[in-house]
Amino acid sequence: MHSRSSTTTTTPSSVRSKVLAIAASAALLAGASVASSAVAAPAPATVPAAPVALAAPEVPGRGSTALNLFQWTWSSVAAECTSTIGPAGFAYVQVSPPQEHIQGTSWWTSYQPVSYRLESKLGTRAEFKNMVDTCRAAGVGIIADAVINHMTGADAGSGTGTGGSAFGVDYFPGLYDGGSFNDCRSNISNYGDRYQVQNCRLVSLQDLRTGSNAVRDRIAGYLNDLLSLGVAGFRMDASKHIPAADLEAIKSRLTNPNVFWVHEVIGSAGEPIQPSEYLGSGDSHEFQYARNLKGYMDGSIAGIRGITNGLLPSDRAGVFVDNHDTERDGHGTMNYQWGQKYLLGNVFMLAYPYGWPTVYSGYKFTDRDAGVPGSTATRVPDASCSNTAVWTCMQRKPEITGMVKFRNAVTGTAVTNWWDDGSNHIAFGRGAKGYVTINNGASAVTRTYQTSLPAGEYADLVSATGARYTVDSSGRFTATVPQYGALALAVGSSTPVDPGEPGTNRTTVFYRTSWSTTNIHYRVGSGAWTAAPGRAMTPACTGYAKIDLDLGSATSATAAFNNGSGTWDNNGSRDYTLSGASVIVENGAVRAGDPCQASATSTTVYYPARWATTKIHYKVGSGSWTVAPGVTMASACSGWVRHTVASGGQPAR
Ligand SMILES: [Ca+2]
Repeated sequence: MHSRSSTTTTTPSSVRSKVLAIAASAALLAGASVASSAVAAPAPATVPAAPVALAAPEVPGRGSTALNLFQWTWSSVAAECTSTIGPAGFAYVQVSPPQEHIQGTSWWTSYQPVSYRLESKLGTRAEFKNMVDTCRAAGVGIIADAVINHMTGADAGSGTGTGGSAFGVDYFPGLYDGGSFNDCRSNISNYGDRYQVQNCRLVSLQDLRTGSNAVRDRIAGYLNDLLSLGVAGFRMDASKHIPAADLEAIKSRLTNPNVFWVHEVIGSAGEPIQPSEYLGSGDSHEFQYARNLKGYMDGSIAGIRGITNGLLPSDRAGVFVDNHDTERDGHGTMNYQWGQKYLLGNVFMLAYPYGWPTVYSGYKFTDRDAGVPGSTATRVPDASCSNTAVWTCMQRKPEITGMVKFRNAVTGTAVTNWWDDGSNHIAFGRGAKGYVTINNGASAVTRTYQTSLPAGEYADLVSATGARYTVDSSGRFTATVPQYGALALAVGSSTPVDPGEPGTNRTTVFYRTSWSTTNIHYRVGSGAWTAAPGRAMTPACTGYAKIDLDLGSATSATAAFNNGSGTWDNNGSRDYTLSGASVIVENGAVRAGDPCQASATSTTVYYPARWATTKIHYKVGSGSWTVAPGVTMASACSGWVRHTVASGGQPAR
């Protein structure tokens, strides 16, 4: 939805467009007044019995974190899924409303539906379908923003939508007529009046009669069309303005009545309609979380564990630092203009086990009504993360990609090892899987942290440098956290995957070994060597250990190998030079390849049974010979013996 600016009492002409745009000012303004206290306690949520399946499903290996790409065209989203969003580990992308809407350059035209044809300023039906398919191939589900409370603003009169459809007051040919709208034709003026909020016009927007079966069928038809294209879920716009029972009736008409919904219910203390009412048909966004978060970040974060006091249950709450409404109207939340504090707010949201987090990414603005620069009445230009004057591209910030990776790595763990300095520096673990420290103060801090992490070397997921820290056998590590900075370590993770930015070269190293422990001692480019004996490699297929090295902007690493007990292979003091996506170090030589990828490849050898026992003595590729006299061959058909050699895709002899 869309919140009215507090400046809408100026000139009538500007009021009209702003007022048309947007809604729910009372709720947001009320929220703003509580934000400064940080731990406002709204009425306790009462949770109706609801199918658990309504919560956002976790996608294996990538958790459930979502990215909201506001006013990104379908083509831009598709490209970003492939290049960045999928590799970064996001599970979902929430896109702007896809239905036909009124023409105009402002962003809020997206929220004034003209028809349910998928022809909008952000793209065509074919482009939408291509986006869904492309993102799904990258492991990312699309969440569509469903605007079903209303159609166009009555004070917009009549006109033609972005797909060419005619519209007017009580006039949507082939879709809705006067009987499709609620009887109240005045604007909502009192948010304390449930009837008004749900049946009257939200800043002039024609309010659909969602209590009628005919309207419910039309809306369900639209959502079913999106489901047929492969949409993974819906953000339900303006749910507070629709009775919860109507939404449940609409959802029961869907081809998948358990599809994920998250409701926009701008909860505000003292109002009759609260987010908890809507949990029968989906999760709900928890606006108070964003307000509380701002309160802490703006003051002291030492007590930020209280951020969830009085809020929705964790498994039913959608959380965000800001969204397209709150970033504009400043009603108690931060936005991108907060710089490092904004990023730290995102770091906390992604690190802390509460709710279903959505990272927000839109465009920069000074005029709250302004659409994407360069927009026409019927088209928005494609987004580009190389155009940083326009797009915030939060999904490419190391703090974001690193913490999405962190959240996916620590799934299922609770908060452990909490520490704070009583002011603006906190640190906590996620069981034995992760640890994060957040310094919301104006000075760098050096200290030793107590974690529950296994001993080992970890890459900081937050910094773009991929700095490494060693956790000792007591779970401690020492680090300097910059002012307004953070640091996050997680088991099984190295530096953030950030394929959208140049300069992140990686190489996977396979080393032929018979040692029980294999370490790689190396340096990247002309950088510093690891501390001997280096990093432990992990067992790969039989006879090989492997490790994934982050080369940053360098193209090669120099390395030697050892068993951790003083036995070294440094290639006769020449060391090994490693470059390329995947290399094999074997018998004093380096070559490109992955010896494990083709390990299923095998060759079966048949030999005449001349002797009582037949043995085969062989080696695979440039590997070692079997121990003489070799391996006993098995009986095959009469007069023959056989042996199957796992060749790893290489010739055997
Ligand atoms: Ca309504």
